[in-house]
Amino acid sequence: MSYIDEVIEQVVSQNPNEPEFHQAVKEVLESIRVVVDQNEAQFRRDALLERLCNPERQIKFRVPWIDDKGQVHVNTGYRVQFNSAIGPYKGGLRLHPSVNLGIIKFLGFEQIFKNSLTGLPIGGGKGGSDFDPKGKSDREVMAFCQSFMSELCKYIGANTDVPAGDIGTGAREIGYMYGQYKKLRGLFEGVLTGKGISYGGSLARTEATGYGLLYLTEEMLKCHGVDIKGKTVTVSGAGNVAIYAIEKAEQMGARPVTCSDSTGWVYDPDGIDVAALKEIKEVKRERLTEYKKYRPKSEYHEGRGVWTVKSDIALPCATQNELDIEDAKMLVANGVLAVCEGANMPTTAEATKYLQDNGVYFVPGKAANAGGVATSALEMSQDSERLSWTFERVDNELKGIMVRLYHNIDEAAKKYGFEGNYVVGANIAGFEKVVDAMNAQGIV
Ligand code: NDP
Ligand code: 2IT
Repeated sequence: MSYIDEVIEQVVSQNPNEPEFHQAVKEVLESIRVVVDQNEAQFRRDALLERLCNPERQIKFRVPWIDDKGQVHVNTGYRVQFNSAIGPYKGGLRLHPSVNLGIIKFLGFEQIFKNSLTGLPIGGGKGGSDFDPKGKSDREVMAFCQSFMSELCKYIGANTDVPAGDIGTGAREIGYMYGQYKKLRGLFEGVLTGKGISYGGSLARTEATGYGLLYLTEEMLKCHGVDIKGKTVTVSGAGNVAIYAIEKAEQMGARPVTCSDSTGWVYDPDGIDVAALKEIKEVKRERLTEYKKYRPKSEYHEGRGVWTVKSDIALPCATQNELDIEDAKMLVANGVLAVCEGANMPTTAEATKYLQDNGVYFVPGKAANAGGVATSALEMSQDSERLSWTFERVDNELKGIMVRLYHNIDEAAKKYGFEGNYVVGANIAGFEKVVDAMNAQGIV
């Protein structure tokens, strides 16, 4: 059996009941097969892939907190410090009831290659909890965040591990966590990113993932002779990534016509009203059912359905495995040109293959959504030098990073004979830098 197949078998048997982690590992290992085959004896001797697929450290802890009625709740907290070969662990904290160790491991594993692709010195990690911030009062969210950080603070630091936002963790949660870290450790340092501008955050970090997604998409389409201007865009999600993807798409002259949350989705044929979306989601923390009050001509539908809408570009920006084979068939039947992932692994393996086989330009999340973590690394730089860059400076750096990233994955795919396969390109380009660093540092 080939080394890759052996390791895939091992990962599946040693990490039972973690289907998302298996999915992420299989995708990466399958796409680096051509590189591994060339170095099989050495990689096998060095157990390189076993080291790559086993987190350096995983931390699991109890998070007790008290609700507004005096009831105590106990959630589970996680931090998986996956790989520090190229820099301090870096990656978000997800707060969602679906969180378990397998989800955090899949996200941490993806983060290794994504962070490598940014070209910046950041290793891979991820964390979070099965706590659901939805429907909780600010005080309850604060109680949870303080309890969560009381334990997490023992394992993180500006030069060790720097968490940030992800699903359910936005500016409010980062603020409460930062306050607790500072109180317990006595350090005002860049230990978290996505901080408020008044206490060490970076301008443009809020916008960065969505904007970066559009910078990369625009560059890719341009290289295929397609102008993004005038194109119809379908977007899923209505959170941080989706909102700023929609905003930048509009600024580029495209027409984003959908968004969604976990209860339903909106179709606004004239283009999504971003100001209304921000007010509903960022200010009032309401459901998308409210959107119709701002835009009477729009449609609201319960359940899933964004991918049934005809579009040129599809941007899944909600969560993992939200775009399946049926969705992919519908997108292709409707003539979609490109699918670029704003979320982490939103497209199932089967759907990805179907899109690629049908000539759709497909860019995986670890490349397409890397603008968020890249800008987090720029926030770390600003914190270290105790300076704040202008919005324009950060935004320009972000744009440069995304354009370079696209050409890097495009060239890696071409170099190994997989022209246009950005999954292979991203995984190989991300892997090569990490492996180089791991080899240089010996067996540690
Ligand atoms: P938010 O919490 O801001 O928004 C998430 C959105 O997706 C919400 O509209 C939410 O709906 C919807 N959603 C989440 N989980 C589910 C689910 N299980 N089923 C259906 N809908 C769901 O998160 P972000 O926008 O930050 O993150 C979105 C995706 O992008 C995630 O995959 C994340 O890992 C990825 N990402 C985020 C980055 C960042 O900088 N924030 C960077 C790179 C990737 P509802 O509110 O109803 O739950
Ligand atoms: O998935 C991701 O890249 C993020 N949630 C952002 C991580 C970060 O450290 O900014």
